[in-house]
Amino acid sequence: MSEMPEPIERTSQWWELAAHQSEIADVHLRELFAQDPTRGERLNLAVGDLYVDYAKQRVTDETMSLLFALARKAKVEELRDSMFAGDRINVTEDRAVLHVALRAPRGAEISTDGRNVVPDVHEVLDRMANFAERVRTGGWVGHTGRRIRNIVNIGIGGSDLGPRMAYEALLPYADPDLDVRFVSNVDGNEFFELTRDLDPAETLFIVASKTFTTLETMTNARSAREWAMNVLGDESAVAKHFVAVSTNETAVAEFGIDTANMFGFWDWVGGRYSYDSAIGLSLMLAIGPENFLAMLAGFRSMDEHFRTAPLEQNLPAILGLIGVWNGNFFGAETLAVLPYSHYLASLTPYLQQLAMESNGKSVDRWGRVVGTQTGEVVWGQPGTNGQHAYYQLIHQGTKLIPADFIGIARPAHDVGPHQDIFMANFFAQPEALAFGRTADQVRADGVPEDQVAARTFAGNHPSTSILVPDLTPSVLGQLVALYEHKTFVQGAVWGINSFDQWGVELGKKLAQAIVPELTSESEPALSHDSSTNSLIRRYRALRRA
Ligand code: G6Q
Repeated sequence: MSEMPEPIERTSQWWELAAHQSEIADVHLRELFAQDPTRGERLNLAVGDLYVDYAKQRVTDETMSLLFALARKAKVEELRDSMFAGDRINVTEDRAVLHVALRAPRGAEISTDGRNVVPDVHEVLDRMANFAERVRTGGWVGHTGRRIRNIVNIGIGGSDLGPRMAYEALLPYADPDLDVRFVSNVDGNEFFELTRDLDPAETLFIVASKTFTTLETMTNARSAREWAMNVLGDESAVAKHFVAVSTNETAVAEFGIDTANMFGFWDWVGGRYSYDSAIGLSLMLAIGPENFLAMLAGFRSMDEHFRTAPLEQNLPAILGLIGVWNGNFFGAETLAVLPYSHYLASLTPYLQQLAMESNGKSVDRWGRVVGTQTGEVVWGQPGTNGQHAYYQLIHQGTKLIPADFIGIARPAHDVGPHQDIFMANFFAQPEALAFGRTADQVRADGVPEDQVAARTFAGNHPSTSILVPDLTPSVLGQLVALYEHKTFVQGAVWGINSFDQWGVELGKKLAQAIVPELTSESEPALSHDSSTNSLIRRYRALRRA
């Protein structure tokens, strides 16, 4: 591990930012725009297909240069280079962090522990492509000889959110003859509802689990096997209706899945960074190998940008640092991610895991309790629905809520006047958030004096607008890689390990211990706190009633 640095909040770079914040805390975005008529043309960056406007953030040129100095002090670039070099930067799990190798081109070299992992990546991609083609063309059939019409991905967290999000995002590219579903929760109602209208003879289950021990996934997988066998009747049918995506070959074999039908990945891929590995098999089945590879190329172009661009022109660095500015210096606790796209409905939950599992840490990489806020609470839903619900609090509430708006210029389906009405909202909301409406403007509208205060909008709410031409596989890859690397930059500034998840591991153990207390015939001796004991007793009584 690198030498222990002084905590970031004790550095002169941090204090200069704090002093600068007190100087500009009361400066309104209206003033910043008035002072510099070219602000909107200057504070943006176009990288690949992404055009990112951060002119409506409460930053000046000085803010940005102080933030870049902070990033340099935190050695963000050095950590980035260590990641790409395959160093074990996930210190608590002693692992390399190489999701960037998942999209490296054939022939590239990215090594960890002296082994070039790129050939391994492409070996799995080739097997996935071969399998996907067979299923999509009817070469792979079910136990009774019927063609596969339904794909059910069973996985949770990182083994669910990514493929689910990307499948929804790329629905216009999906084979309409394949019905792809995602079962994640261990709530049996979900399994029931998602399988009730499926025919087992035409259904393929993908059990996606890095560890192949996760209680939710294994419970769903066992129920799926029972559900399929009840109809197909023969254990040998498992081979035709179940495949696995995992790093745990032994557990896959124990479950009864032929390891010839297992698609592997590696301990250097974190769950939340894994949907471009074999975890994305359901997605590849839906959109086909070619589109999947186009998505990887999109990821790769953003990786290359992140790896090579100087901080001043580095999009993930700029967005990450703006997040630090809003969170650590303006006290914002959350980030609303607001995609103006029906197809991006699951992007925010996906990014929520990415940001919150990665950077929800309070100990730094050297084992010290952090001295400043980390993490960003990410939330939101697609526009314009949110406008008719929670945007009110962003516009006129007492909290500072920075927002990322994501808009797509060309829709997959251009239906009547919809697109321009939709996008008018995409432009109007950040504008209103930034500039608000002054009391004088409200009065000029003829609003009675006793209502002027309530109808005034303070404005000065920061936002970033991301505009892309269309939602292609490549654009999705670019967008996701942007947020992955943004998360990286923030973790690096805070000095935390963005790649472990001990909170998730804790949850996995706690539930395992309680299951027998709920299922035992005789009243168990409970040794939890008195509140948990009472709840468990009441639950047992309700179950028996
Ligand atoms: C992701 C997390 C977590 C994980 C799930 C599923 O980074 O580690 O969300 O993906 O807990 O784990 P398995 O894939 O091992 O079932």
